[in-house]
Amino acid sequence: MERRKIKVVKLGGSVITVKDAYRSLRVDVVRELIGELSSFYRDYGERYGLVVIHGGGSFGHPVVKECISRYGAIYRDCYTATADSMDTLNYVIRKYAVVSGLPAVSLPPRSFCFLHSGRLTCFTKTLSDLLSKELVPLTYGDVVSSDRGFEVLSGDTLAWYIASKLDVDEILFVTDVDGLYNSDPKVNPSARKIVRAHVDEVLGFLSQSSSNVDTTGGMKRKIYEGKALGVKNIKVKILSGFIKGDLYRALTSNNFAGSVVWY
Ligand code: ATP
Ligand code: IP8
Repeated sequence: MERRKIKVVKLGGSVITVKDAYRSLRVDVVRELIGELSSFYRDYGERYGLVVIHGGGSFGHPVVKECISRYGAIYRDCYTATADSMDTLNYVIRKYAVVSGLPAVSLPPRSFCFLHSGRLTCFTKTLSDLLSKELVPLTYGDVVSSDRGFEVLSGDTLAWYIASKLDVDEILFVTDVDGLYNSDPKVNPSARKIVRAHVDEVLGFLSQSSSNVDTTGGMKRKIYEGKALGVKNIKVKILSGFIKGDLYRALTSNNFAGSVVWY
């Protein structure tokens, strides 16, 4: 049994890759973020378990988009191509993690999760077992089997699923924006940052917020899914992966440049 509270960190595809340049990794950003995770685990690993999830960015979304526009669904060849692309991204991230001393172990969701009528089921015993052995599960947005064939599972959905099943106290969404705003700051330059709020206070303006060009839903989903699952007593932190040291600060305090949303 895992005795520690768990922190789930989702490294967004928008920050670890250049989203509009096919399969381009931001190597310096990845190295910095993994370094901060590794420092956190060295300093606080006795008190907290850590699950790291990464998004698809320009390794996942363009492959899925191409499949959908060509065939209208994810067929077997698309499934293989997307899985291969995500495994390539995961391989690189894992290498940086292991080299920096983070005891990361890859868990492809397609090997422990299944979707049925849009409802997710994952065999979380694998995760909790690794956590109890003080390892750091490293998982990601992926393509998974479903009753309809194959479907995309967002890393955001997986983060919330894990939060609904294990003893998670915080989810940290690391993205290319420095917090949650009252509208998309990339579209509206006068958008206002929400520094601290309860989820119920932000749902109204988020319904008008853009869900981005991705195949999996953008900022809206990050906030809504926890509410839809009825997850309580959890803090969500939204922060930029481009501000040096902010991931470490957010993991260890509330004193960082992003937003905190309570559930
Ligand atoms: P991926 O899904 O590839 O892992 P990600 O998790 O890094 O990506 P997105 O899902 O693209 O990030 O969500 C971040 C984006 O959400 C930002 O780039 C921003 O433009 C957009 N966005 C939309 N509405 C808002 C909002 N109200 N506040 C902040 N960002 C918002
Ligand atoms: O970037 C999507 O995961 P996300 C994964 O976390 C694929 O939404 C395969 C596009």
